[in-house]
Amino acid sequence: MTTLKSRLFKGYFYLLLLLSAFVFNACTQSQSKNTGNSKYMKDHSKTKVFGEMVAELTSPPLVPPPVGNRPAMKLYMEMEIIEEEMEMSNGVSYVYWTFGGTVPGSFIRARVGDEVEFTIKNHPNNKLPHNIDLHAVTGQGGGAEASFVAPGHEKTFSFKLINPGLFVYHCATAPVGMHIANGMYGLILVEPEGGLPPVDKEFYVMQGDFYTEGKFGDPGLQPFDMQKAYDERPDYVVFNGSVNALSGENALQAKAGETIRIFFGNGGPNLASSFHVIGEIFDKVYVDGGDQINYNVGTTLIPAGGAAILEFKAEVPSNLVLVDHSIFRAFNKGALGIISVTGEENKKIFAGEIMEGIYMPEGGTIQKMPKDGNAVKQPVSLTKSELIESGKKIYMQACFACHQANGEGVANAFPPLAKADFLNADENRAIDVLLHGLSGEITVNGKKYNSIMPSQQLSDSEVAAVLTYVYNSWGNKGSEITPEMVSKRRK
Ligand code: HEC
Ligand SMILES: [Cu+2]
Repeated sequence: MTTLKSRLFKGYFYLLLLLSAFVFNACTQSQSKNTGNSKYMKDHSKTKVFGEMVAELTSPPLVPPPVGNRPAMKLYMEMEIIEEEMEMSNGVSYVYWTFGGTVPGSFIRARVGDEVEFTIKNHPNNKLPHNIDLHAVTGQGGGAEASFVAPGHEKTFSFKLINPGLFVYHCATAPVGMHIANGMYGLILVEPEGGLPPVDKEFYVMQGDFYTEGKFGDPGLQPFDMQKAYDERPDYVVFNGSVNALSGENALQAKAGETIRIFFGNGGPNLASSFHVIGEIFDKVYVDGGDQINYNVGTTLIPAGGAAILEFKAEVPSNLVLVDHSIFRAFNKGALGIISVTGEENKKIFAGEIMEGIYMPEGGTIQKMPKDGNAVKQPVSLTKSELIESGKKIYMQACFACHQANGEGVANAFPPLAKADFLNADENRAIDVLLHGLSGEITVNGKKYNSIMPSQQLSDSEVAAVLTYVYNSWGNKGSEITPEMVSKRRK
């Protein structure tokens, strides 16, 4: 038998339960409104670790496997600093300073609460001391002082990861700007408890600006230019360390229907990135790599020394074009990459006939490419090899953004010039294409293109040079085009 008193007590108890559930709910709701997810607000400074393991680090564009449901652990990791000459662009090289032999440096993936024992090794062939400042680290200099290491030495230091998120790491040895400008940056991902939600594909991409003595495309080994870096006037703005790192054979691959996550960082040293993927919309942006999620974003700003996690579903087959939408950087300084999405068309989502996801900077009619404002150069008589040499420079400034540095073009958008039957069949027609632009359907090597090439606004000798270069590259027939031939066609 229940007395009134006990019934009253029970009622009071349930009321309390209800009330507290309500208050709890309201709390978590308001928290998740402000911060995305309350689990990110936990204090992880005392999170216990269970067991230990050696962390796998990966080279870009690869990312190590997700942490999933594992508990916080003791993590051992090792990174080797290597100074080495690598390709910046076709025919252009640069001495990069790297974490792990690549720009950006190896990707580090850990879980919040992990205790990391980090060993940094400075290769004996290197010329300079280096160190590492990880933005994910709480403590003096993000580890910079503790990790300062001379060539031929190694240093070990340790830290606990108490904030989840995506963070930049970089070298912080004086002159700091120069170490970063030479490629010394990378990303460390600290996953929340339970990990990020699973996706089909994950990629690692970082932007960086480079300062060379020569201009964009000037051939040979290009030394770092301190004055240009100081003035913030980069010659190259690239993804993953070089102009061709994410295009041509290096294009990222995905299938229609896959969900894609890009861990995007900006090493700088100077420029912020207006990051955009032409032909897609970010379903989710983890703003600044933190726990605030923004939905349905076109272009997102990523500061120098900052990062963001970007997610979208590749719905239809296309060549998605990654760009810094400060657009001269994309088409004239190298900040351009491709995700090639293959698979079934979905005409409901996109029924464009030929130009899926391709940006036409000049609009829908043939327009003229502006010229430098220099006086028109007098035709000078150059030998064939001189034509080829100066033609290559013109190609790297005027053609490569569309036809690609290796002349292979971009599927469905820009026809190939390498072993191109259209080009090799008729020199006069090729001259006309450069003088007047081209639109309407053409067939190149059995594939149809129906697009627009803007008129190039080049002088006769420039047209002669660039075409001679094209005809003498990538397996083409070797014709020589003279300025006289061009001037005849112009009339
Ligand atoms: C803005 C992008 C763009 C730029 C820059 C560009 N092209 Fe093109 N080019 C195209 C497109 C698009 C077509 C195909 C036009 C069509 O479908 O009618 C084309 C076609 C051609 C063709 C004929 C087709 C073939 O594959 O043989 C030649 C030759 C050519 N371009 C050479 C050049 C050269 C040389 C330069 C640099 C001086 C250059 N293009 C710059 C976009 C571009
Ligand atoms: Cu360094």
